[in-house]
Amino acid sequence: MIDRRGFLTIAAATVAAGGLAACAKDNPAKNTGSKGGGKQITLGFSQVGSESGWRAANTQSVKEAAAAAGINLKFSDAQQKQENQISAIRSYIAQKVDVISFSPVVVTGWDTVLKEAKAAGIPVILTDRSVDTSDPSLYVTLVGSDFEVEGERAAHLLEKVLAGHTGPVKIAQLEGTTGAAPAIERAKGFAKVMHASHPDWKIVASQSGDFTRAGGKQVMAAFLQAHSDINVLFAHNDDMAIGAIQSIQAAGKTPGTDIKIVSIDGVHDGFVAMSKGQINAIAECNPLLGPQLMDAVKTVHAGKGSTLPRWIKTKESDYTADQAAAALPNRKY
Ligand code: GYE
Repeated sequence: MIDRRGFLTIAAATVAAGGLAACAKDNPAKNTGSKGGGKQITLGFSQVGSESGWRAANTQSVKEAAAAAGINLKFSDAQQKQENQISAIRSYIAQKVDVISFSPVVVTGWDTVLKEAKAAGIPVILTDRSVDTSDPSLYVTLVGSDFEVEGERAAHLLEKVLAGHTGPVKIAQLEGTTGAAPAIERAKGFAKVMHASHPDWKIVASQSGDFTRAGGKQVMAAFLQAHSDINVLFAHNDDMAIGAIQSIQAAGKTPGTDIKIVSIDGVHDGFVAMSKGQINAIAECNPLLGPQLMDAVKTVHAGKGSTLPRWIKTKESDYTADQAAAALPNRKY
């Protein structure tokens, strides 16, 4: 681990515990879970999709944490389509769930449905990805990572990977889903470091691979046809990097050597590729948001949402290929 980031986890958990105690005292009928014997909380959760290893780990974390917290979870998978998420949220409103949470596929276009939830008196907690809205009252808090910082961390990892390198640095960027917070902000953070410190780095090709392996493979193949001189790949997630590795090999090049690769997430298969030297470095993005989300749900349901920070961040680390084999057995996703 190069850099450890500790944020508000403990503060949020403490606030949640305090909120719970207060709730049980003030209003025993509205208890916060089956364990206390009161009314069980129902949470409607709209997941983005099943596009990546990160998403699979995130879904599992949400389901396990809900079960452990005694929360009744209604779960739906939107298959990366905003209209599916909007219908799922409307259906949760119609079912009068206690709290709604979702990971918005893109940042724009949520105000109407969020106003409907507000009018129905159902609090909304964002998880993983943020939204663009002019009305901050439309959601209580966001539980998730700082994607701009992740982009900066990826650029700093590339500095380490390129130590001793001379000559041009021609970067291909595989972007996440167009319009999604992690795609916008990771690109921004990376570009910020590049423009501030590396006038010699050039992004020669940049396009969305939709956070999937198939997308990464297809877009990288096209990049290599158009730009035979690419010597760096920055992928917004491991899955696209893994797809791209196949196209790099098909083009007769060695991933990790001829083309240096830095990605984001740190899922199991990313670590496997890194331990083989195919990915050179990964900025971790922690998908295990379930426990922090359930704490926030309980706090909000107890009427103490205003005590929560607007953004509950999570802990993440950076890894380079030389650390991958040792870290792999301890990876939790
Ligand atoms: O990096 C990617 C997933 O929103 C942080 O979505 C998440 C991103 C993650 O598809 O693998």
